[in-house]
Amino acid sequence: MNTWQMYYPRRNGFPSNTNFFAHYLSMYLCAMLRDDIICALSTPQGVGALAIVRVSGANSGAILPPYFNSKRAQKLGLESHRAYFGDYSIGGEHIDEVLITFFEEGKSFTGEESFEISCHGSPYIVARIMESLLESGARLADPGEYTMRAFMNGRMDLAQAEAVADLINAENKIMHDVALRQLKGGFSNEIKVFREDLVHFASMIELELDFSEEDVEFASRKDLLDMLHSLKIKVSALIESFKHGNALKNGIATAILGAPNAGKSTLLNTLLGEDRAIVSSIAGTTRDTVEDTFNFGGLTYRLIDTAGIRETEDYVEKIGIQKAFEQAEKADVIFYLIDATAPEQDLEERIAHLEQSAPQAELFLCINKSDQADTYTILQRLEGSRRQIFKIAAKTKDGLDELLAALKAATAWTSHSASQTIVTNARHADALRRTALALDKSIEAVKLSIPGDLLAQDLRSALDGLGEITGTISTDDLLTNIFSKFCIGK
Ligand SMILES: Nc1nc2c(ncn2[C@@H]2O[C@H](COP(=O)(O)OP(=O)(O)OP(=O)(O)O)[C@@H](O)[C@H]2O)c(=O)[nH]1
Ligand SMILES: [Mg+2]
Repeated sequence: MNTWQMYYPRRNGFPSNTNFFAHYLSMYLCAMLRDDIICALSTPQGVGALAIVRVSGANSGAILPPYFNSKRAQKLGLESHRAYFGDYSIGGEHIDEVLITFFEEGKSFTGEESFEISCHGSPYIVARIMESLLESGARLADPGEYTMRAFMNGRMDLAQAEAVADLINAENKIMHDVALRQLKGGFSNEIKVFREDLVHFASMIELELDFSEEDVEFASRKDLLDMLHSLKIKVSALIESFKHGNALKNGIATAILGAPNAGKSTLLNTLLGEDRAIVSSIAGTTRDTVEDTFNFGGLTYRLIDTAGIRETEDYVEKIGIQKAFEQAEKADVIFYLIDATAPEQDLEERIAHLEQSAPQAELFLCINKSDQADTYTILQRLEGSRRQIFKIAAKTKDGLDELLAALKAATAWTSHSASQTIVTNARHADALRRTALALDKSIEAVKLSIPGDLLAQDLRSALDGLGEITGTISTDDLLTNIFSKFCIGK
């Protein structure tokens, strides 16, 4: 009996209205066990050339026979990793010509029996197909439920599952590379190796506790200390990489600052290639920060236009200026624009102040409107500065290629990121920080020859921190929190 034939009789037993309650109860229990059948549209809503509806769950293929008419499937049954072309009809009404790709249990993304229906991308067709699936006992998948099932069924660990969302959301090459590496298990393997070292020593220490009366030492304290030190260095490097990882994920924060009328909004608009911010010759035009992403050289930058900095009694403008300073303090890069036609009297003090309040940022001094005024005197005034100076004209695009080349060079660290592990996830960074703390405590405990039971506790905390990353240790709340951020259908 082939798969198709096997399913057919089972379909006849699907619930009628009379046993609806029993069916509902069983669906609820199945949901609790996470092995009921789920379905969702995995492509964007709306009109498109094609749409893909995904179905997963034990015996999910049993749903198909009444709707899907494919000669090959009927003759040979459904085989894993094969696509079947045929008609999709509901109660005799022809809905569409579709292609169904079938995956058997253990060989699919979720690990469960599943199939994908590729139909024409008409909202009506999709709605009818979804309706038929729901009527057959499937339920609408929760956000991220396919990936959650893949995790639950051991198809991937938690860090890999999170990489699926990162891969979908990657807006540039580097984020794509980092997510793909994480999805393929690169990061998880690194964490696994860390854990293996720790597990070895932790179990030796626990064993010593069993023989506490005999005063034996199974774990050499010197080797343990060496391992803890080397692990701490590796964990710290990963924590450090999060600084870059965060910038990669959310865009490299690039703030445009300067006096009113310097041409900040013009620069923003020119770089974005659209009229994003209001430009006018009236000083104080921009009041609030204006932000947009800008992709350049395979990276994403968050360009932030700010209110011009000046002494003012205007209440709203003051708030805007305060916000400009706040952006500077958080920025990775600052373009400080100087109006070549009207440089500020206290330019040097302003730059010094900025350097002090935003020491983390790469500061570029940009003399704007160089098409309209001579820049010689300003260049002389800035002679002593350690900063890179650019002569630009935001309006005519003069000098912008040089500015962008310098921006790329200043963020050169990103080019190494693809080949080394970089933490891009705040949850991972947090777990690593806790691991580092536990490692410090363990190092301290070994140095002070603190009793084995306390040392074992610190080692266990370090193990827990690492285990949370890959999901060896997880709670329902944590999983719900992670997967609820996914889109439906993934
Ligand atoms: N000639 C010339 N004019 C420019 C250039 N950049 C900006 N301007 C003009 O300078 C004026 C002010 O430009 P904005 O971009 O609004 O200046 P801003 O720094 O955003 O000003 P605030 O929002 O008031 O702080 C506008 O009239 C622009 O057209 C440039 O490179 N060359
Ligand atoms: Mg402006």
